[in-house]
Amino acid sequence: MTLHNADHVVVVAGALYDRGRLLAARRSAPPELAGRWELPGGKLEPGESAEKALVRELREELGVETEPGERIPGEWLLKPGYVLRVWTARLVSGEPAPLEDHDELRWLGRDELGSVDWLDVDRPAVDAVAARLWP
Ligand code: DCM
Repeated sequence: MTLHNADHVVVVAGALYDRGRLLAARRSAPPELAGRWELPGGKLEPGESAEKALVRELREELGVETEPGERIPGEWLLKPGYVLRVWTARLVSGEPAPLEDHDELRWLGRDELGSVDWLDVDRPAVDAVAARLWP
């Protein structure tokens, strides 16, 4: 079962990019995270691979079909026992909409990455994404 890798729960997030921009999503819940921006994603379900979870989460939350790309090197501690891992994802079809968990979406170009209030954990992850997308 891949829900737990070693001894932590894996949360996957997508660096969804299209035409030179990265998608940022503003959380609508829980109250302590609402209003902060993140790379959309969620927890792996039992037996699910990270790539499958990513495609499922982006479909549920944004209503789009995506194709996972490469894993962004690194791993970020969300809270004790939970780690965030990030994959690039290519938009295959649909236009992202904040269907679930978010109340606003924004496509950010390289120079706009600092314009939103990222969750603390996502900030270094987004830096790693930028280094990969815009070397
Ligand atoms: N989380 C995060 N950054 C992300 C995705 C998730 O900090 N890009 C956090 C928020 C929650 C936990 O992971 O504490 C689980 O996310 P969710 O509530 O979306 O399943």
